[in-house]
Amino acid sequence: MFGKVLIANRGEIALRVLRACRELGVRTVAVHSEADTEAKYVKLADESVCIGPAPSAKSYLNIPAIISAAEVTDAEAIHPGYGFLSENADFAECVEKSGFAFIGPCPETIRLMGDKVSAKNAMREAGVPCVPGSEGALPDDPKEIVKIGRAVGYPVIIKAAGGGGGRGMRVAHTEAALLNAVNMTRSEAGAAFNNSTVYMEKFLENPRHVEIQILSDAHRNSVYLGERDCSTQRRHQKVIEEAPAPDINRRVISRVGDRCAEACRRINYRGAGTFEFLYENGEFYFIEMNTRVQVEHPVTELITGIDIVQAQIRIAAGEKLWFRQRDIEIRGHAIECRINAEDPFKFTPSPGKITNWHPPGGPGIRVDSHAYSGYTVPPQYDSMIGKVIAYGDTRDQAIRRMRIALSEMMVDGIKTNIPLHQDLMLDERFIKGGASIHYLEEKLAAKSDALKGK
Ligand code: MV4
Repeated sequence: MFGKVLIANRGEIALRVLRACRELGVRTVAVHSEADTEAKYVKLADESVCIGPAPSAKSYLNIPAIISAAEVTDAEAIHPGYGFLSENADFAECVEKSGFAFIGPCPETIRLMGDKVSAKNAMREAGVPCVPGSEGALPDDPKEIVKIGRAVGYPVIIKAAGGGGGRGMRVAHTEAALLNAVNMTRSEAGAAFNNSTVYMEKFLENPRHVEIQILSDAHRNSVYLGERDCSTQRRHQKVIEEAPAPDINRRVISRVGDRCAEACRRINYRGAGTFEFLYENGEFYFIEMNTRVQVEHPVTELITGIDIVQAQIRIAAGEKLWFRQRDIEIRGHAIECRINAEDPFKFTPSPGKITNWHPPGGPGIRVDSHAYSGYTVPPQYDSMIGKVIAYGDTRDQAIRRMRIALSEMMVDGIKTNIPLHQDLMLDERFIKGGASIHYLEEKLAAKSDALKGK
């Protein structure tokens, strides 16, 4: 095991990684910006290094500063958390070339998955079911593009190879709209990702977002840890996640999960990863793979009993997976509410000082947060200040526990989206389970129309 790990992130995930290191007996280095000097987890770490001013570009994205911090503190490995540099292949490469272990897959794998065309090709070849569409990148010839559009069938969606997570995509409902959609997506992608490669998929009108968590070691052992339903989202920001996904046949899950694990063995995947699928009419369609730990990993931890962050660190240290697929049992149900410093219905950020912080507790409640009374939420970063996760024997019990937790929770001084979560925990459609990726936005639109007297 490593003697010392540097945590190249901030906020709740920095604290989460710190806790995993503590339990493994690994010393920690926190790196932080000038805006995060007072963060409690920075003081909890064995050592800390200020890597630059508040803007992320000058601190949490500053590769030379992070590598220097690892050098001066004699760290052996770097955990990138999520966001920031976590899926930056150049960073992973730089970390390894500088003699440190990167806690994540090798740079080539990150690069492969960062290009959505090569990711999809690799997964199709490995037997993972994909959304029907173009065979790889679209050609330049408009006639060829039109031909592909007819073969795929309308509506279609044009996506940028360098995009992902909802960036760089456009729907074409008819052939008349196709070439313009391709050209617009191409030029936007060229500007945003410096890569104008685009591809085409059949557009699924009303899917759910269901993802499969995998762990894979450097010795070709791979397992899947069940699925998560992340359909409750707004503008590609997840709001609530849960595991297992309501109302999906377990045999279908195990078939897809086995394919994911097999794909990991084939591409020599190392670490934790997530296969993102759209789920519609009983079928799974792969769209993207994430090569990092995800915000919503706790719901999987609660239903499997496996510590995903510790697993990442142990795998990076060369350990073999210490369990097999048949040892993994899914038990109970977990729901996560992301707590954001924002207006609960207008969604405008609400940074500032938290004058009173009372997290909930009791049976089946987990709170992952770096916040505390007196903590100031800086305006420069993501508005998520923590996560409340409720576990129960059944989905119904998890929901009831979440309602109680949200009612106990007190955050004064800033606005939070707790009222939105309270609303959703009483929402008939949410309670029924299995709503699509459009449900929350439709609900919010209906509410705003009602307020405007439409
Ligand atoms: C799609 C789709 C429908 N059909 N692909 C958006 C984020 C990116 N990861 C992929 N996305 C989508 N791809 C096909 N072929 C609909 C979406 C989509 C979406 C997906 C997951 C979660 C929320 C979403 C919200 C809008 C659109």
